[in-house]
Amino acid sequence: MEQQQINLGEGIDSWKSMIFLYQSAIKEVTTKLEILNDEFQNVHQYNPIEYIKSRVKSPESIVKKLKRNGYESTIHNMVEHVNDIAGIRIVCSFTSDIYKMAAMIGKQNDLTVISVKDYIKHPKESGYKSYHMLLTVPIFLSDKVVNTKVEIQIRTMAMDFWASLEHKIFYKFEGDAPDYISKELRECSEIVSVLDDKMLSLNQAITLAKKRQEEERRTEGIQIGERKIESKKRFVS
Ligand code: 0O2
Repeated sequence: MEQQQINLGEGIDSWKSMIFLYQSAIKEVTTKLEILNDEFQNVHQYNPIEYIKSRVKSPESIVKKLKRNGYESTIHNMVEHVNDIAGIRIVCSFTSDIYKMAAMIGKQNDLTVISVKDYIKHPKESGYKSYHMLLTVPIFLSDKVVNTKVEIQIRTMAMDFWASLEHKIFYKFEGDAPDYISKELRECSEIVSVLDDKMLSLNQAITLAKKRQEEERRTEGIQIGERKIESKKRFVS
């Protein structure tokens, strides 16, 4: 008999079952990401992912977010209105890897992409850059399948460095930092973009130089081989 497929929120009414589902969703998606990364390494001898971090949002943070958006702290509101209770952060080497990862995730049949926010092409006012995907993953329980929300943030190491420090700084000011600090943070965000662009073009230049070197070595090898055959022929005659 086919299991009933429901969305998280329908019939899940306790904190414990809700957190269990979010933890399971993180496990499912993280495994998928690790497989994609390993496959990429196998095919292209290259890892697009530097590292993956994940967390279930703390109860205080969930309640704070609900309050900020004018909602009461109920399980229903948490499930409906807090999209990043299960959060996964993928940190990539280069900006191009972010879009490769996003495309690979989008192609996974059992994941449903609900929305995408490209804060790389359209950075936030703060200077924040990252690629966000909100998706659902089916969690197979003994008596039903529950589609559970996960927010994936994909960014480069430089973007992650900026966001982590900015988060800490803003925490200290509780979101009310003096203007000159916000301005300097925006300037730092621009420096991060310049650094990412430079590292990307450097990587492209290195790949090209390596390819040329290999071609030159191959041609050299062929020429040496031909010369050896030629001198052997002369020796025999
Ligand atoms: P924390 O403490 O990191 O969990 P949504 O309901 O999803 O549409 P939301 O949550 O505002 O609305 O979505 P958005 O803009 O995609 O942001 C979600 C998360 O992105 C935030 O979660 C942060 O982790 C990160 N983020 C967004 N803007 C900034 C920023 O300006 N600076 C930094 N450092 N991070 C940012 P939380 O719950 O706000 O925070």
